[in-house]
Amino acid sequence: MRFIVLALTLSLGTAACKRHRATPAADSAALAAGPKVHWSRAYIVTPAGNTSAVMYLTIENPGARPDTLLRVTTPLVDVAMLHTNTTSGSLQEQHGTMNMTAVTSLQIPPDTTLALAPGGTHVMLDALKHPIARGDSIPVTLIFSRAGALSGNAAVISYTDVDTATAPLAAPVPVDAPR
Ligand SMILES: [Cu+2]
Repeated sequence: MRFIVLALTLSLGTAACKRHRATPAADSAALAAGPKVHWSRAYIVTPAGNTSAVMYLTIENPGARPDTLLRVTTPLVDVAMLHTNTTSGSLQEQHGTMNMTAVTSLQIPPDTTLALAPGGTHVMLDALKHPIARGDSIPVTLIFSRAGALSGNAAVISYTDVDTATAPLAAPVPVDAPR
């Protein structure tokens, strides 16, 4: 059911876009490129000292072409960095500087869902401009090479919420599944 609703939303969105497009050439180019990358489920885990925090999110590329996450921006910090963990560790360990490696961009292969989750790749938010607390909603923009700038919000959660936030994504229900 969730899948059907999503498909309807997408087709309505496409129809609306078509009406506003300037030229038929731009229209066919967009159709050839297929669906674009989008992101969701962004959350920031509240830091112990309120000076830096870590953000996770899920990026989905339903299209047939790869895309690249170039940059993450949020009013919370001057520079949000992409970090990978070279070894797996607990969330607390991840806040240390030992295991983290900065990466300049993140490839999103075609037909792939990439979940940034504790123990792995994350967005590092150093030198927070103001304190954050559980329940806050923080504006975030992801800039992709193909999809462009995609804005949304990240929910601030506490360590104890992490298990819920990282629960596996619900499997999509096939539209022709017997009920
Ligand atoms: Cu980091």
